[in-house]
Amino acid sequence: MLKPATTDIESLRVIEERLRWLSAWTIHHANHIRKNADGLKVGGHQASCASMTAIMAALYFHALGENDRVAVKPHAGPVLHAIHYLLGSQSLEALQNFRGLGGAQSYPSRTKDKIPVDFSTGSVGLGVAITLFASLVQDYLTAHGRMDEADRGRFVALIGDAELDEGNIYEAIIEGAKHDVRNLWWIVDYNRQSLDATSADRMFERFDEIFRSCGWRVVELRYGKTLQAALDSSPKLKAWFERLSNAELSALHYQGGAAWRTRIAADVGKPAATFLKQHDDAALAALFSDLGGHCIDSLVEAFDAADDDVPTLFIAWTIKGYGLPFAGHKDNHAGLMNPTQMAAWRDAMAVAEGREWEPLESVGDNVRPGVEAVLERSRIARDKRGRAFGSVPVPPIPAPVGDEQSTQAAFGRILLDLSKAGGELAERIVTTSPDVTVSTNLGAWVNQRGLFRRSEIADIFANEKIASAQKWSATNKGQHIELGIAESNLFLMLAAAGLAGDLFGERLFPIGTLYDPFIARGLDALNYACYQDARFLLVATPSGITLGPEGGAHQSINPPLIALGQPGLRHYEPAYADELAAMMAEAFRLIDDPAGESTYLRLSTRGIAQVERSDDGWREGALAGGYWLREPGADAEAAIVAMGAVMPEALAAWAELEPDIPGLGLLAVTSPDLLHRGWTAAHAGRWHGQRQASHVETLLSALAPGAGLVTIADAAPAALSWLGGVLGQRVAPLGVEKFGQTGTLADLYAVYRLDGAAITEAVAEILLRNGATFPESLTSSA
Ligand SMILES: Cc1ncc(C[n+]2csc(CCOP(=O)(O)OP(=O)(O)O)c2C)c(N)n1
Ligand SMILES: [Mg+2]
Repeated sequence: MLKPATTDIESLRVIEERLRWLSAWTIHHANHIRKNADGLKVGGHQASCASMTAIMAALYFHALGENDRVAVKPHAGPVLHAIHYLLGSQSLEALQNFRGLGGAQSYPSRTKDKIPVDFSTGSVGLGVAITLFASLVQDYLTAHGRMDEADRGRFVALIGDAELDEGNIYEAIIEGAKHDVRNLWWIVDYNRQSLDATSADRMFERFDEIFRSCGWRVVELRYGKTLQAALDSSPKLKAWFERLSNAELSALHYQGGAAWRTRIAADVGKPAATFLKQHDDAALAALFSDLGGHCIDSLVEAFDAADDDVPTLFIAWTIKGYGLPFAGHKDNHAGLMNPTQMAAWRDAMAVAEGREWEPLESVGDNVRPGVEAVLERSRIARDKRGRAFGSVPVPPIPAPVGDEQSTQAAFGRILLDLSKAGGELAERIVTTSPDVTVSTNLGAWVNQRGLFRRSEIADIFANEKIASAQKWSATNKGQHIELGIAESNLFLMLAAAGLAGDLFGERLFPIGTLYDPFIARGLDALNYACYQDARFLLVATPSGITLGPEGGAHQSINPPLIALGQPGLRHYEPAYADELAAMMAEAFRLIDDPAGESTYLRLSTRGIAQVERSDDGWREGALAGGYWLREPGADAEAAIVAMGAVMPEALAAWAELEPDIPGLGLLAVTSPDLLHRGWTAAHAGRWHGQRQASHVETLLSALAPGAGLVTIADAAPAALSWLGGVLGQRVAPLGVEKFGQTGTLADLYAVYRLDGAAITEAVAEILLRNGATFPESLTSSA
C-alpha cells in the first residue's frame, strides 16, 4: 500500500475533529436542545466516542476496503452516524432524532438504523466475536466456490477495553484458532476505563499473551509520534510514565498540564528539569495526550503495516473523553458536557452558533479540498448492500416412514434424505454443533457431507480400518462446522452464517443443534442473532424430562417460555415425524423469505407411535401452531391440550375418557409461540378495524363457552396455561416445574404428573368446577 500523502494525514486530523464534534453534538442536541416530552434521561456517551474518533477516522477514511465489515463498539454508535453524515449517507433528521423513534439508534443496529451497519452491537463482547465467525463463513463460501477470493474482505471489531472481560471473546478466539481464522482486525480502544471506574492495571499484558497463544499478532500502539520522541529522549521520564497506574494516568489526564508538572517535578526531579522548562502547562497536557490511539500518523502506519491476513489485535492507548473537559475522569462514562462547555468548544472551532450541524463548517479553504477528496474516496466503500433472498426453492420434504419414531431420529433421517436427494437447498445447508453432532442425530448428514476445514484432516480411525459408524474427515468442501462445547459460539456461528445473504450476497441455510437445556448458556448470543435478523434453524434435542434415565441436569423446562418471549425466533414442537417434516420445510422457507424469521425446533428422543392421517388437513394448523387431533363435539365441555412428546399420554387419556365425556376434544399444540403471537396480533388488529379471529381463537371456539382445558406439556406449564385467557376458559395446567430427577419415563411421568392418571384427575377437576355431572369413574380416581 502506498504511504498516504501528508495532506491526507492532515485531512484525517480534520475529519477526526469533526467526528468528535458531531458525535458530541448529536448527543448534546438530544439531551439539551431537543424537547424532552417525558422527562426521561436520553443519554449517550460523549467520552466513549471521543476515545475512538481518531481510530475510526483512520479506519473508515483510510484503511477500510469495500469488502471490509466492521462491528463498532456500542457506545461509539454516534461516531458511526457522524461518519455516514460526512459521507452523505446519514440524514440530519436521523441525527437530530438520535435515540428517538425512527432516529439514529443508541447502539449501531443492522435492522433499525438506516445507515449500513455491518453488525449490530449493544451487548458487549458479542459484536467482537461475531466478526470471527463471519470471517469463518467467508472462508467457507470461498472454499465452496460461492465467492471469489478477490472479493474477500477483512472483519474489524472496534472494542472497548473493559469489553475484553467478556468471556465469550475467549471462547471465540479458541474456536478461531482451531479453524485457523484470518482476515480479522480487532482494535482495542485501550482507555483504561470501564463504566464504573478505571480498569485493572496491566491487563493488556495478559490480553496480549492470550491472543498470541491463539495465533494472533498483537500490535501495541502506546505512543503517538510526538510523545514517543519526547519519552525516547528522556529514559527516566519514560520509566516514570510507564510506572503510572491506570488510575494515576487517568487522573493526570483529567487534571491537566499543571498536575503533570507537579508530579513530574516530584517524582522524576532533576533529570526532567529541562524538559519541564521547554513545555508550558498546555504543551505538557497536549504532549501526554498524544497516545497511539489518538495519533493519526501512528494509526495509519500500523494499519498499513498489517496488510496480510494474519488475525491482528491492535491495542491502541487512548484517553476516555479525549479533548473534552472530563477527559480521563473515572466517572465520565455517561458524562455529558453542559451547554457552556459545548459553546466554548464550538467557539474554539470557530463554528458559528446555529451552524453546528454543518458537516465541514469552519474548515479552511487550504485543507477543505483535501478533506473533500478523502470523503469522496471513502464513500463507495461504505455503501449499503442489498440482501440476497428468495432464490432457493424448497423441495417437498417427505416424512420419514416408520410406525414408531422419535422427532430427533426423524430429524436426522430427513437431513440424510435431503442430502441423498441433493439439489440447491442441500448444497446450501451448513450444519454446526458444539460437540453434540452425534448425540443430536446429525451424524448421518455428516457422514454424507463431511466436516468443513480449510485444510484437510484425515479420518485416522477410518484409515486404520477401525470400525466406526461415524466418518470424521474434513475438507474445504465439507458442510458441517464442528465447534467446541461453547454454546455462545454456536449462536454466533448461526448468526454469522444466518447473515451470509446480507454480508456476502450468498444465502446459506444454517442448522445448529444442541441439547435443549443449554440454550440458556448461549441465550444472549441467541437473542443477538435474532436481533440482527440472522436466519437459521435451531434444533434442540433432547428436551424436557422425557429423556428419562439420561435426565437429571440435562432436563429442560423453560425453553418454550424463552421462545415465547423471543422475537425473530419461531418455536415449533412436533409430536410426529410428519409434523416435523412440514416444519422443516417451513423453516427453510422462512430463512429465505424477506419477511421470515429463524425457527427453533424442540425435539425428543422418545419413540412414539405415529398417528394415522386420513388427509392433509392437519398440516396447515400444525404450521400455524395447533390443530385438533381429535375434533371436539359440538358444545364440548372439555378438551385436552397437549404438546410434543407427551402426546401418547394425551391420546390414551382421551381414548379412555371420551366414551364418558362425549365430545371431548384433543388439541395438538405445535407452537404456543405462534398461537400467542396470533392472539395478540388479532387483539391489536381489532383496534385498527380488522375483524379476523386468530388461529387460537378459532380453535378454542369449537368448544362450548366456559369449557375447561387440561393443558399438558413436557415443559413449564405456563407454556400452555395462558390458553385459558383467550376465551376465558378454565384451565387445569399440567407440566414440569422442577427438574433434576432421573428415572424411567413411567416413573418420571408419574412423579411429575404427566401421565394418564394426572390428565384424568385434571379433567375431573375441570368438570367439577364447571358444575357438570360426570361419571363415577372420574370422581373415584380424582
Ligand atoms: C453484556 C453487557 N453488560 C453490560 C453492559 C453495560 N455497559 C455498557 S458499556 C460498559 C463498559 C464499557 O467499557 P469499555 O468497554 O472499556 O468501553 P469505553 O466506553 O470505555 O470505551 C458496560 C459495563 C453492556 N452494554 N453489555
Ligand atoms: Mg474503556
